[in-house]
Amino acid sequence: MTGDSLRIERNGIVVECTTGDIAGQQDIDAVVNAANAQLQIGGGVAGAIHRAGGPALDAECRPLAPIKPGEAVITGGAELPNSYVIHCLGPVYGRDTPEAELLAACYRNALKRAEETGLQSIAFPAISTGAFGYPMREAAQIAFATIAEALPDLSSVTHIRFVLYSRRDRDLHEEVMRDVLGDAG
Ligand code: AR6
Repeated sequence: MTGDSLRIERNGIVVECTTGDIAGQQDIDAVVNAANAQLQIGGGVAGAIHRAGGPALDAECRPLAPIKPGEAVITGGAELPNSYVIHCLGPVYGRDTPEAELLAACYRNALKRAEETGLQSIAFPAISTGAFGYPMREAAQIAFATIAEALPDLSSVTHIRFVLYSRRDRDLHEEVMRDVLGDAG
């Protein structure tokens, strides 16, 4: 994987931040796609995931589209190293409102899909913080607050990873994660 990462354990669940490519998470059951409504290939995360997943991923997505902001749907991983992909449509900042609720719904619904499927591990990108323009710090606060709220109800998921694209984004996420989840490992 991608070298050092900050890991915090809560309720027997490991939450960690790392840098890397969301399409290269070999040891994870499901990666989350920062999707578009049509669940098609796009830029950023949706480009990396669909390029790695190949035509079989595209074919599995078609009947499930379109989805609405805040929703999450699950498919197989096709040619990705993961058994599953959970596709979330994040809010476009300044257009899809209330943004904070819709972004929180992405994280909540993604965890719901993972639990329903009995998955142990899930990796998230920073949904909405690229093309959709959500300020990174606000988005990180929502992401970790939503996860903190969900932790006591998780029964199959034991490992949640945030995969950030740059060291700077990861530093910011680690800072927010410490604030929200506390420091002790
Ligand atoms: N691995 C991990 N993180 C990444 C990667 C990667 N391979 N590539 C980019 N990021 P975005 P959104 C970071 O734009 O804002 C698409 O075109 C990136 O730096 O992928 O939810 C879709 O088709 C940023 O911090 O997702 C949609 O139309 C974060 O991942 C739209 O963009 C999210 O960036 C979705 O926009």
